[in-house]
Amino acid sequence: MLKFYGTSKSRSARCLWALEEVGVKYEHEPTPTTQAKSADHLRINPIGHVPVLDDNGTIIFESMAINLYLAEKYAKGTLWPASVEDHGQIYKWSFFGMTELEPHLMTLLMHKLFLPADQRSDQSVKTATEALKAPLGVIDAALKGRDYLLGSSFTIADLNLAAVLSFGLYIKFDFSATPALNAWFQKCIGREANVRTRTMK
Ligand SMILES: N[C@@H](CCC(=O)N[C@@H](CS)C(=O)NCC(=O)O)C(=O)O
Repeated sequence: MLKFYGTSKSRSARCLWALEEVGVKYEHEPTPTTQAKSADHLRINPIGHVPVLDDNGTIIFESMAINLYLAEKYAKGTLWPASVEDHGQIYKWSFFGMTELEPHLMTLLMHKLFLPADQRSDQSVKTATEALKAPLGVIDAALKGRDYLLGSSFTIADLNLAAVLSFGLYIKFDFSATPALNAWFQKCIGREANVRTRTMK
């Protein structure tokens, strides 16, 4: 039995999206970030974070690792294409999202939303916004003339990258300077499986 620990109000949302896309039966144990350092949770993730997946005793933490695992194990031929070359592209875009986008988007979230007003820095917002221009441009260029990152089908690469970019929704980030990215992003986040996750705990 698959058991998932996390909350849709965190990075766990990207795994809930993957679980819903895959369509496998799973049990969701809603785990808010405030419970991530509890003794029970530390037993399955010693760093004290959500999300965590327990697949019949195989425990996996790290949201991207969970999604790559779910796709390879449960969505061969759909989210997970057959060729090793395509797997390389999937790893590329997933790690690109985590390393080139997520830190800057987190800075924007912190300084526009989460930090108390007196700790917010306009300079941090400016620097992060500037730093996002190059990676967003890279994605925009890659999407020109194709429906999805790997070609004509939606794969876990699209899900992982669009899920990272979804941080931008909380701060109404304007993606209009990168139109191909913007059109693809709207298409991805509008998928039924993702929309379902929004009402989850
Ligand atoms: N790189 C990890 C980051 C996980 C993470 O930072 N989770 C946050 C919620 S988005 C958390 O559990 N925070 C609880 C805490 O720091 O106590 C991943 O992608 O899974």
